[in-house]
Amino acid sequence: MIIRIIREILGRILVLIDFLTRPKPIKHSAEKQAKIDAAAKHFQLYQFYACPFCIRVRRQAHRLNISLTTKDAQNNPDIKKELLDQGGSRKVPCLKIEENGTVEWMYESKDIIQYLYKRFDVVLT
Ligand SMILES: N[C@@H](CCC(=O)N[C@@H](CS)C(=O)NCC(=O)O)C(=O)O
Repeated sequence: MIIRIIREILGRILVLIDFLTRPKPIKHSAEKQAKIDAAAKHFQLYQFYACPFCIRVRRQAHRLNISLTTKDAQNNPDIKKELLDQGGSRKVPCLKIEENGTVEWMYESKDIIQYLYKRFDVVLT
């Protein structure tokens, strides 16, 4: 219980640090941004608000100028169940990619970030 509270507090401090130090979003061409916006409609990020790995994904999405819909898998029991039943694990972050009649549940913050950079052809600097 105490450990959970400490983790939550530390997580919220990280949220604040992230907010204060966020890199500016990359300015894409209008055409590319339209492509990103269209693709982002097929993405849903299952997350906990103050989880460091989720913060990392949100930070990079912000940098890439991707507006990700988030799903609260910490406090919403229906979303929690959906993640476990359909994704296969209750771990977050998890990016649900629903496109062309297929659904992919991508776990691991590193893989999600790599996927987003690759998908939108942005080279990590
Ligand atoms: N290696 C994973 C770690 C993710 C992770 O540990 N997430 C924690 C929250 S910070 C979690 O989902 N805990 C719930 C659980 O394992 O059931 C990543 O980078 O995404």
